[in-house]
Amino acid sequence: VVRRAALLAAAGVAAGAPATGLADTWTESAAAGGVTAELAYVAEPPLSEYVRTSGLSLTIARHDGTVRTLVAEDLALEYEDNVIVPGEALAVRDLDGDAEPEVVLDSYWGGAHCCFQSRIAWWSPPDGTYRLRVVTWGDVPARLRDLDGDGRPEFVATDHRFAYALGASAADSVFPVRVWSFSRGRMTVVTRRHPALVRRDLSRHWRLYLRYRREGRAVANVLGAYLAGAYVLDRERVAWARVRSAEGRRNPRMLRGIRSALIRWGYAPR
Ligand SMILES: [Ca+2]
Ligand SMILES: [Ca+2]
Repeated sequence: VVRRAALLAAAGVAAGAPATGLADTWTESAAAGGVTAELAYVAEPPLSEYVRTSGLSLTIARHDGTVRTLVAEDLALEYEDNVIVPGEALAVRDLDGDAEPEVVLDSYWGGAHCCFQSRIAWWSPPDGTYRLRVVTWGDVPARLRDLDGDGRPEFVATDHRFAYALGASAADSVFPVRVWSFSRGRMTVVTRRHPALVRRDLSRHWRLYLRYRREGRAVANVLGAYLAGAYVLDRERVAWARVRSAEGRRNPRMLRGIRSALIRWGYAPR
């Protein structure tokens, strides 16, 4: 708890008055472009890096004087969805460059591996109110980064469809990078526009494949991730040749399985 308190102080999170004898009400806020968002919640003990919250509410004050408070129900937050990292859960950023900041709330849906989620509250001019977009990232949280410096941050996430896919256990599952951009309520996959990240993935996944093979672990998942990246970079012919030469005649059925998964997921053409 002491460590938690120090961490919270470092993150600029303020503790409010205790709501009950057992739990405290915490608030944290973020602001940009005349929009201020404040998150308030009761942090349920035990306190750790991830905190289960109750009574969570998000208040957004817009530059035109509109104030809207979204409670758990408005945010489509079920009890299982309401785990957050205090001090890191909230961001106010203009995601699509229309000069209107969006509010992003990151949370975790309390399983052993899965799932990280983002809730994006965005101002809809025709509706005159904030609308909500819920995105589920899976086992790996998304990071907001402006990868190309155009002022609009991208969500750097991973392809969650690889979880447990192609015969992999949770520990052996490999997640290729997947980049998303937000615009007026819509999410679009823009991984192809960011080849540097995919190239990094590609060499990492190849090294991982060699290691898994050495260690006698299942390799279909990591090979699938490697080839997925190759398709994104339009280097699949070279990559397949490399895979075939490394695998030889050991397991043609596995290679066919990888190909059909990559077709199913839209990496490879039919
Ligand atoms: Ca915007
Ligand atoms: Ca950008």
